[in-house]
Amino acid sequence: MTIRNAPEGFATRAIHFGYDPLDYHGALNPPVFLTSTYAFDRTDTGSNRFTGDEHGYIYGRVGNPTTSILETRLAALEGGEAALATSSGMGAITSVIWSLVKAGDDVLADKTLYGCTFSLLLHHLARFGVTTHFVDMTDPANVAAAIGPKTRLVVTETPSNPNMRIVDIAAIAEISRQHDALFVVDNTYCTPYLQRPLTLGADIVVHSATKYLGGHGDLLAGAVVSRKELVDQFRFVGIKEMNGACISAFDAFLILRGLKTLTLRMDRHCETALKLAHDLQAHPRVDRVFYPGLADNPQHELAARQMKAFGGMIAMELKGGLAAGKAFMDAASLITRAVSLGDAETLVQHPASMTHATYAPEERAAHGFTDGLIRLSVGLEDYDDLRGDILQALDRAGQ
Ligand code: 3LM
Repeated sequence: MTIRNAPEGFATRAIHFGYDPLDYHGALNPPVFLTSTYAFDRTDTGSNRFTGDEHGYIYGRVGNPTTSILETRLAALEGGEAALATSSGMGAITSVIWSLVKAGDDVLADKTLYGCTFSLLLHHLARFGVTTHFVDMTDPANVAAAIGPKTRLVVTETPSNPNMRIVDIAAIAEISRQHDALFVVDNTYCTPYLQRPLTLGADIVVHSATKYLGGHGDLLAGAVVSRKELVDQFRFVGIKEMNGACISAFDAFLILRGLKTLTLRMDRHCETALKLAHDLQAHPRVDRVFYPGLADNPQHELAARQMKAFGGMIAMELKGGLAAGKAFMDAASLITRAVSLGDAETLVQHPASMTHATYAPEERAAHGFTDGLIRLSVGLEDYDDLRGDILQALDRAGQ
């Protein structure tokens, strides 16, 4: 495979990196290799590939040529040495965590995380003797105070799902490094176009590629980007021997297709979300808007420092709390009631009863989000149409 090495711009890399049509009969788009296994020319070739003495594909669970193109491209976009594509974001997260922790280790995590990541860390890892401590990472001093000799991993999302808290990646990377802990950042909300945690000192980036990377709500996938030595562990231990969460070649192809428009889509998501966040903030029925692009957001400056723009996700609380929030969601007409994010369609959901139902009610309060919080994934529709739907739904929610 020809790898372009020129220091090309982000959009150029998102369209071209790691694929040369002339290597594949001139086909503009990469072929989808629908195969579960690979023929060896001789017995020794197979044996040598299993020991790692020879390069080459062995079996679909550990590699596929279409998937390799995607992995090469994702590594280039995140500024990492290597990448692993997985069957879902949770597949990416478990590949990383299960490959790295053992009984007796501690994990240090931010206090708000996507619901299933939270549950994995709090409940399920505990069954295997791994303890997770949750701290408010918006203040790096909390990380410095809680990190210790048993801390193997430090885990965060920024902005956090669902309440848009921002964590200082460079500061926490430095603290993690001083304590020999590996720092994992879930970059799903940003994509590498808006934020590149590895260049800020993080060790491992994980993604739900189901979201903006795919971008069209038609697949489930995930990705991990890190140093080659670690990615090899995630592939040959995590995926191969622990969770089997390999991506299908067809989904890898769809993500490569989605990546071609990533910059255009993200620019539009960010532009519309910023305008809507201002509209919502000015509306008398809205109590609070959580969006780091708002100038009065307490973390606006930090967000501006580590993100190119502020993303397409907005959270809000309405006056009248949960009842008003539900009425708003029921009144939405153009906006679709659905979990997930990063699609062309604007989606609205209720974290406490949906994506974050894995938190007990008292945990939701302790971890910083209310039952009244509503989350919007701002899509690619015309701004005026979205604004119109939001205004009519807010009117009806107030009746
Ligand atoms: C959601 N989130 O609506 P998959 N990391 C982050 C995520 O937001 C998610 C994952 C990992 C949502 C999915 S909830 C039932 C629907 C920051 C997923 C996990 O395994 O690809 O879904 O990614 O917030």
